[in-house]
Amino acid sequence: MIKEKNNTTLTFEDFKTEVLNDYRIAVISRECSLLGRKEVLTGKAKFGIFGDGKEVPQLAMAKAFKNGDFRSGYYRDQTFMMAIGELTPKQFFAGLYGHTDLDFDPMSAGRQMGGHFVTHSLNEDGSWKDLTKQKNSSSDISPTAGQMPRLLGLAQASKIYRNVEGITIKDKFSVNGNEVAWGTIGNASTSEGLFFETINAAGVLQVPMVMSVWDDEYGISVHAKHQTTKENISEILKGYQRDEDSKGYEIFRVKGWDYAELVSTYERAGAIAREEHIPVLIHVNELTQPQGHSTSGSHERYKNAERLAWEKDFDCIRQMRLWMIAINIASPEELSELDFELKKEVLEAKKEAWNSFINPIIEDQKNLLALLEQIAEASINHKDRIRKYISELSAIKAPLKKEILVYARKILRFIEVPNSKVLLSQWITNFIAVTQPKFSSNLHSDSDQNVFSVKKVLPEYADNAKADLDGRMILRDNFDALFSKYPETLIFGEDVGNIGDVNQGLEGMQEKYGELRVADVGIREATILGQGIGMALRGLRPIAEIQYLDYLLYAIQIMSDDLATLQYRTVGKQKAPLIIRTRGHRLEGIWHSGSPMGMIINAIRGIHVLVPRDMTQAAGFYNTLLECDEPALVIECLNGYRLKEKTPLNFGEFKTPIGVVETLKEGSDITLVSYGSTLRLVQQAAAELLDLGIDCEVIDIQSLLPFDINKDIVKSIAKTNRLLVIDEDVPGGASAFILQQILEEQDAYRYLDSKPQTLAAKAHRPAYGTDGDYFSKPSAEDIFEKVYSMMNEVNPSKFPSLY
Ligand SMILES: Cc1ncc(C[n+]2csc(CCOP(=O)(O)OP(=O)(O)O)c2C)c(N)n1
Ligand SMILES: [Mg+2]
Repeated sequence: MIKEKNNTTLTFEDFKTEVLNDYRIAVISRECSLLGRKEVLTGKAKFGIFGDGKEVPQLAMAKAFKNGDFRSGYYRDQTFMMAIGELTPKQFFAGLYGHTDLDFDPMSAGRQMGGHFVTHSLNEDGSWKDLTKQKNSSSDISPTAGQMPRLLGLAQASKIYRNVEGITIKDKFSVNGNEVAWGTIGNASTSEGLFFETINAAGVLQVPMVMSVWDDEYGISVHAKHQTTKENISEILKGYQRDEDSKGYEIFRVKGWDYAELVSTYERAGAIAREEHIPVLIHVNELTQPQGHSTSGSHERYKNAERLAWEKDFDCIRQMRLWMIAINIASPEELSELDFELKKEVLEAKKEAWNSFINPIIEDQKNLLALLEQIAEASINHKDRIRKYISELSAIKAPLKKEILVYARKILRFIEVPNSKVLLSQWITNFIAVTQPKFSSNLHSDSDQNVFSVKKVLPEYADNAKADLDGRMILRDNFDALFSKYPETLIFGEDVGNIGDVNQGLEGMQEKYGELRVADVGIREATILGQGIGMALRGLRPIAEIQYLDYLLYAIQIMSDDLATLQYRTVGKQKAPLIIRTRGHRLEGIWHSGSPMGMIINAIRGIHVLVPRDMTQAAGFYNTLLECDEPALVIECLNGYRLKEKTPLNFGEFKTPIGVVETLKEGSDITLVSYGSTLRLVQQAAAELLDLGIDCEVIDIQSLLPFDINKDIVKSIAKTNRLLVIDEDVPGGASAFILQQILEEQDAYRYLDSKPQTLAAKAHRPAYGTDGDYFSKPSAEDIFEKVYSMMNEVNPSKFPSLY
């Protein structure tokens, strides 16, 4: 057989070599799955989810996948990762065992269960590698369809790089926008809203995305008849097919066991997406799952005999083998011999991976046992108990780090000899110091571009500057400065483009910077977020706008599962410095006044959360963030756009530091801590309290995450000895976090003469209108009276009770 490729003629020998090489990868991958399951069932690994049954289409996808391209997929894709040269069998097993060293498990150093793949985008120092010179995979997450939103952004980045002039950082990320983003998803997971939201958005945006659906008719035990209308995803998506009159998708349907057809389909799909920037859907059906969903169950429980028999027959590797024999690529004997060799190879890799994983732990076990022997010998009253523990620990043939540490910590309690105590406590401390970072490092960027690297720059004002400019104009003029300073910056959201956002903070920006950089998008918060993640993963500096804080809930899942965990789950090997812009706090009613800050800060550790009190502070945060390599959420005050502020002279340059509080009023009687819109009421109450002789110190937190890194609040409490936290979240929401930080992290309890208190909103959502706000959230009178009652307790004769 002769095949045309890159205008060169492929001889039958070349073709044969290529097919045989693919077959090798498929068999190796299958063998990894089979052995992997055994490793779990015999207890050497905790959990396994494998790519068996999905091998052949992944070979085809890998062939069409070029340098610079990105994958955003799910746990079945081990064969693809092997085929692009980014996963070896040894690394596969290292991941299965949970090896906590990136050199062995480059996917996550044991942080993620196996089957969650990644390539490294960053150098040791956190700087970007040249992504155009390597094949890239964004880091997988487990929530089904969670890979979809970011896929949209990965694809859109190519469109931006191709069509926006003057992006100076482009070289490391794109060659004329020729890169394709390849998505994979299971058939059942297409039932998720995120799938449909992404499919629609990619059709609207016309981005180079090739979406593969691996269809094995099941989602764990649930059959397609419960998942998909007509049990057929490409059938129901037919309306997306492009035609002469309208743009849309190119849609292919292909059998998952038909190697030749798969290869040609993927080649065509790749070319359409790459050259024309048209999204493509490939529905790969007739796939199987020979070992069932995962190591947690067996598929004989839910597949009938007929289905099981069909799955045996139509196993994609079996069919590929039959085809190879039929067209004389190899004889059955040759292939059996090859199979035998490959099985040995995988077995060998598995052994090596196991030894590399277990030997260092056994070494730790030995060292501890030697020390414990010494301790038992010296013990006066607990020799027997310690010896019993020693014999239990030494009986563990394949110890976990946990098991070793548990014994050490238990024995420490029974040591009477001081020298022994020092030795063992030192051993424990050292062991934890070395081990804990393996599980807890890299929640944030460690690079020299992290948020702590940026120095504060104050806004500069003319001598006679008055507060006479609307807050929204401060933002607008600052965004203008930023867009011209950083050509890789872009902003998108609902009503962001044409009208310049609902509060005109971007007035005129689309006209000036074009529809790609200042863009209106559909009402689809989760994929707005994903668009931002994907583009940030490819070096751009997106600002994703969520119109109101209340609607952040639609996006918070993807923020929490994907963006917030990105640095952590890749051990610092990928970053997405996305800025999320939104507006919130008290204004107009149940879904336009939300401030669910407790929920937000608890859901997105890994993303900074900034709560500026006015638009100058907000602009300063944007200026800071664009110098950093970390993601952050900025919440502007909804009721602040028409308030007047002074006009800074240095737009785009002044920087609000992150993690630093600001004292707005000094005082001696009590420290009032708050943030955002509520601060204005706190300041009003503080002025009224001063009239009655109560001198409050008012502190603006500004940045909830990170929180008061200089521990300035406790310095204030050391002076005032009293604390009230005022917050418009529900009781026990963000105020509980703030109190925990101040009392526990800053040890403020030592200075308190009164009970530390919080004043929060009512437990329900805020009611409509001015009265709804007054009776739902802390008012200036509430704040006044709360402070007053605390002072009444201190000095009832000076501050007689009001009620
Ligand atoms: C949001 C979410 N819900 C449920 C699960 C549990 N879960 C994991 S895989 C899976 C089935 C997925 O089936 P399918 O998409 O067809 O992929 P397949 O495993 O068949 O390749 C389910 C329900 C999950 N990981 N995430
Ligand atoms: Mg399935």
